[in-house]
Amino acid sequence: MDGYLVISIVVILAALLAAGGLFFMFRPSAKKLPPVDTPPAGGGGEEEEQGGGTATATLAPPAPPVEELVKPPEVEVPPPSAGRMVRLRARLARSQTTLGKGLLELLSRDRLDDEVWDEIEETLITADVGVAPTRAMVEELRTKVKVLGSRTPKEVRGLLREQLLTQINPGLDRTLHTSAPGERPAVLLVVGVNGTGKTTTTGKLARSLIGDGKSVVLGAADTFRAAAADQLQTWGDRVGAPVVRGPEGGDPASVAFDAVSRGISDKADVVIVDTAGRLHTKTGLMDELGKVKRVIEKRAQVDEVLLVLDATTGQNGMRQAQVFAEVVNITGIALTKLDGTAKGGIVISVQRELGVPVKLAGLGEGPDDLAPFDPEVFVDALLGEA
Ligand SMILES: Nc1nc2c(ncn2[C@@H]2O[C@H](COP(=O)(O)OP(=O)(O)O)[C@@H](O)[C@H]2O)c(=O)[nH]1
Ligand SMILES: [Mg+2]
Repeated sequence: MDGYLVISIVVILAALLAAGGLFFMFRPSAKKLPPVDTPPAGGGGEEEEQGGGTATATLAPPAPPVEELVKPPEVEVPPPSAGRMVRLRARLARSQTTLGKGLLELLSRDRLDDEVWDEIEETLITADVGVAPTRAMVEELRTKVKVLGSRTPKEVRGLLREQLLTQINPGLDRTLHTSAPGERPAVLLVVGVNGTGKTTTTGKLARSLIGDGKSVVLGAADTFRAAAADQLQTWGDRVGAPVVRGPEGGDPASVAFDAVSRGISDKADVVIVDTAGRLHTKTGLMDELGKVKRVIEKRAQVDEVLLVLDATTGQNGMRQAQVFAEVVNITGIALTKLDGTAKGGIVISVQRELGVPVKLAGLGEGPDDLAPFDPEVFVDALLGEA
């Protein structure tokens, strides 16, 4: 009986002790463990609460350091223009496949009968080489092939290379007139149909000139849409080139005049004036562009009138280009979007029809996708590796 009593008392005491221990462990005020339903505070939520922040402050992401907020827009240092065409030659892949490879394959056939020559002619015409240059090339190739008799692939490539180069004419002076005699800046006027890539080319050219160590002032003489001036402003801001602009719908000639004046007072090396390409009526265009040029010439000579031509527009683009050539004295062609076309032969036809050399090649939408046109690199890119 006694034994049972002692055991009972011991059990009761043990139970009380255990209950008490449990109570101390799990009492509501215990702070040993964080509340289960509170998500981990991302980076010092406790501190924010203690700092007495407002509700928005606790919800907002951590504020960036102060220097980041006041940092001025970064001015990029663009790469120089040398070697650009080599770097970008792979962009000519579409022309290489249809024009270059197509011709190499046809000319390598064992038997070159009239049908094959027709195909060669067709390939050239389809690539926008133009009728007269195509005839001339086919005639030359026929004669040379006859002389050769059997042909190795290397000989075929050599023949074609020679003919394409003859048509493109490596002897033409393709230097962009970016150095003016005396103190004044060189003045470049950029003209062409809407959407051909005038503003983009102006921006890319400014970058590449700055990359070559020159100082540039840009003139946003496309006053037709405010967005056009904003677009140019973005290009200028990236490389630290001042952009002279006027009110939307204002007089393009006065913007061009102001840009050249700014270039003179800043002692800049080059002023590039971007224009609108509206082609409503030929007389309207003639009046506007003619006036822009005349007004600029009150301050400085225009050293280069660059016609921007979209390589993908073919014969249609060429006709429009003719209109510009009638209005202003074009001194160079910037052929854009060569990366997006199989019709690289347009280099040949446009030079022939306008009597002006291709000086620049647009090979992509990237800021440095503009190259001084190099006939040899161009032809080698079309024909692929030797
Ligand atoms: N793929 C490619 N696109 C280009 C090239 N040059 C310009 N573009 C694009 O053509 C469009 C029209 O260009 P923009 O400069 O505004 O033409 P603008 O109306 O003559 O001033 C833009 O989307 C450019 O990115 C080029 O060389 N290659
Ligand atoms: Mg534009």
